[in-house]
Amino acid sequence: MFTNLKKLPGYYNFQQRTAAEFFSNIADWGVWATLKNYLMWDQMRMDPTDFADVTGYTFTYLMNGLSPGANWTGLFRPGEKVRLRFINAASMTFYDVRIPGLTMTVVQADGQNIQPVLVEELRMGVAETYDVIVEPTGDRAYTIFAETMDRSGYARGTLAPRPGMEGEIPERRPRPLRTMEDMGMSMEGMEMNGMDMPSMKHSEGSGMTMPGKNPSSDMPSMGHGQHDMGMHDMSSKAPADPIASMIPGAEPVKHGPDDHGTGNQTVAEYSQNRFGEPGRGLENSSRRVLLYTDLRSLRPYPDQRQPEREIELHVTGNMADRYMWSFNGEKYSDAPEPIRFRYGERLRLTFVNDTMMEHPLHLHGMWMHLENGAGKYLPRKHTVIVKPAERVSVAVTADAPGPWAFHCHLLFHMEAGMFRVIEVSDKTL
Ligand SMILES: [Cu+2]
Repeated sequence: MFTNLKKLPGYYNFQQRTAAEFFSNIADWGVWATLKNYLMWDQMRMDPTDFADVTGYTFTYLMNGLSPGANWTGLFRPGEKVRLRFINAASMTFYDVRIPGLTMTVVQADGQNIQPVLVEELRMGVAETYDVIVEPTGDRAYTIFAETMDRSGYARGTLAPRPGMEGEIPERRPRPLRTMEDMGMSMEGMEMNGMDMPSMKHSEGSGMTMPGKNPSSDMPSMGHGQHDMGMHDMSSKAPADPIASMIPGAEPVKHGPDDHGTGNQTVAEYSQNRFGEPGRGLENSSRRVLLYTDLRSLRPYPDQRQPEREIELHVTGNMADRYMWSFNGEKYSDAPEPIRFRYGERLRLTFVNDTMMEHPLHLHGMWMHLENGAGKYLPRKHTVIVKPAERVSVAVTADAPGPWAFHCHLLFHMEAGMFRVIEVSDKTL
């Protein structure tokens, strides 16, 4: 009977933002624009601080079972090469991993060899795995720092020549905030008023389409060079080498008329591929962050066929009023039909993220070859992060007959219904 007090208009977002963020926003934008921005998020019943369902307030983050204080330590001889396998075995947490003072050479993604990439930081969704090689030197300790994506905590370990040493623990960075880009809003639709912040298109709406409301139907698609809110210039994604291939969804794609029903809160009016972006909270990093466009298989995989057909799956949910997660607006307990693959076929799975959170989508039984522009060197993974408002395509060779699980690897999302069976058989589709 009583509604959650924190959701009353004008109150909710002030609660969710810290005083420091509030005053920093006023300094940057001015009082009026700040209030307008907060009110806009509020009217949408959305929260720009939604980065994790469960935070460091509840969790203690562990490395090999040890808390940051207990400090898991790996020993090295100065000058030797050390291979580290990072496995995100958390139930609900994305991590940004780095080792201050060391460059990491990434050599495997999800246990699969890739052409080496030198980075200083990498983001890991739940279930993702990266193998890196580092070369620690000197009589000093290095901190392995795995900061949570929402910046509410961290897991920590140490590389050291002797037990009992520890390196400096970096400051945690400010928590990131969602933007209009995460909603898949058209940049065209925003009134800028000379302000360097998103604002509402009409008094009633956000440009993001809400089920039951009319989508603004006449939005032109985004062109190049007309965005100034941290969006990447798409021309920088243009293939630079001969074996590069097109990335499906490199240009924004308008959402269709289906709003995925009552189990879905929002749709991304425009979705597009974001493999070339490091992800929210890392976009302004001075460090070299691993991108999905960096991943190229060490050798070409045997099946180089172009996909014969495409299956589009929308990642859906309702975060504001109910904790619902689903594909195409249908949770698994509603018993949707299995997704059918024909045995032996090569097909494209396209994921469209209509929610404002990142989801690590995980396929059992078969590999997902990221269509990331790497030509015949498409890397293969078992888990793929799909960013808010992102459109991701993977090529799959249906070489494993039988029923297979496909789900978001965030435990509560999977439990709530973001889960499907994929059935591979000779059955006519
Ligand atoms: Cu999820």
